[in-house]
Amino acid sequence: TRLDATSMLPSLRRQLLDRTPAIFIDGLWQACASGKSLQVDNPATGAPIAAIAAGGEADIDLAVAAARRAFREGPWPRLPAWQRAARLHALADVIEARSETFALLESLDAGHGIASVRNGDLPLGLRALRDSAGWANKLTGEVPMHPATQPAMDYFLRQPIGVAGLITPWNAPFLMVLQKLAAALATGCTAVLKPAELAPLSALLIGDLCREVGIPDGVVNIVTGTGPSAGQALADHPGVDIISFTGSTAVGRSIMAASANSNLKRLVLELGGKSPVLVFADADLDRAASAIVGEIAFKCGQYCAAGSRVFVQRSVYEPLLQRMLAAMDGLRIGPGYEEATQMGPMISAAQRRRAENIIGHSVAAGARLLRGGHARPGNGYFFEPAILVDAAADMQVSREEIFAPVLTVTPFDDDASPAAVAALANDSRYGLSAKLWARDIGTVHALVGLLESGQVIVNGGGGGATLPFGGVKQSGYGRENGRIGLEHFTEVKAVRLGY
Ligand code: TXE
Repeated sequence: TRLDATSMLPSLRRQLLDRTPAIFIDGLWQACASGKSLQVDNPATGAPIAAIAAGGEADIDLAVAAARRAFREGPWPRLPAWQRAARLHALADVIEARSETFALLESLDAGHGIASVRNGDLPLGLRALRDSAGWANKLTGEVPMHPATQPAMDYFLRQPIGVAGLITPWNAPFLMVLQKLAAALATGCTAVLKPAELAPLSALLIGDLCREVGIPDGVVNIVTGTGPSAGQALADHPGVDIISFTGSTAVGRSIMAASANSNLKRLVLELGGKSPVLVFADADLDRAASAIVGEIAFKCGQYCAAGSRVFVQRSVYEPLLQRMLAAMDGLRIGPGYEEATQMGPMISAAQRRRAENIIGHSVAAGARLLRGGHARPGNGYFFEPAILVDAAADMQVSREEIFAPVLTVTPFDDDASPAAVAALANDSRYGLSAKLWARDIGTVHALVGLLESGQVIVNGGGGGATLPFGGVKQSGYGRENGRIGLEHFTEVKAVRLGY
């Protein structure tokens, strides 16, 4: 039976406000070096809900030292893989037992509709933990088939890479934290997590639970703080072997520079997107329209894989547009923690202002705004979802990742070749997740080959927790999820065993 979110809300709010700001080092919650704290807001009201420790360089030093000790001296990397897997399954179980608390927490902290967290982030996060646990004892090295020419045996093995720095964003905080922790821990790495300062609360509760299920001290360390202070210190740190980062392309670039200028730490970068949606005349227009609008409403458009540039075959342009407008008009917008909410607020006033500015520039340059595109009056960071047409390919609204519920819709000629349609889609510095709506198998097959994208979704649905996720071009590199995702956290060691 599900607990009722409304009845849990007051006690959760009290618990959050009562929580002393602290960082988690070597199994203990402790004050950060500066003694300062940062305020965390409820994006639906703008009111403070909690305070977190403002960690910085000194705290990152402590955390990295604890993680290094746990890696060098502790049991974690040396445990049989099935035993690490057992802890990850146990972590999934205790998180699942608190599903409703996490759903409510995420909707309070990040603003998302509680139903979408319950049906999306929660099962995906649990799946990431359980899938990674499943992979833990299946990662292998190789023995080449052909014997060495000398009296020797050649093989390579995989070893955990060491200390992993995990820097996570505010748009899917619970899922991102679990996905990255799962991969690091399953392979036997130890971790320093720097959660997003705008939505850090689920990470703190996950820290509590790591302890509860017996993940050894020092294996998971959590330092809250801002990006330029705690995040940058982690990226610069010579004692960190890999950073797995999800966030903006600009910060991804600075993390890459930090790696280059420190110890060449390995990087997995999951950066922005400006994903194309291609709709052909033979597509199911009702499903396509509701999926396109539903997806841009998901997390209020603050979702890296969201399809935001819609290209439609001209003969179905009007019917699709009308269906999209109707779907947008029917969206229920409200605080995330209200059951009926389909779209919550944006994360902050600054992100909302940025979206308004980009739309303003593009309208001044000739784009037409058919719906929304401005702040909703009143408390909180609510935003009226927008559809623009006549947006040229060089306008900001067509080029920038807006990270808000903003769609552009553009027709393409009925007789355009697959290559011409792919060229429209590929006209972006990003390449994260292309969406394709078509029934003709030849069209689908041709475009899957031509699209410059880490992922192609044909006829709807998310990418799932088992498919590798990540981008090409400036959407980053490396993949998360599954075997490929875990292998990033390992190093290959080649061995020639002479005799
Ligand atoms: O992200 P940042 P912001 C995009 C999206 C959004 C824009 C800005 O377009 O509008 O980024 O969002 C940490 N060294 N995405 O500014 O800054 C930061 O503390 C190390 C796409 O909030 O990238 C947080 O934990 N770390 C995206 C994390 O980086 C630093 C998700 C992400 O914040 C740092 C979020 C630094 N110098 C935003 N500066 C996606 N790919 O899904 C910041 N951080």
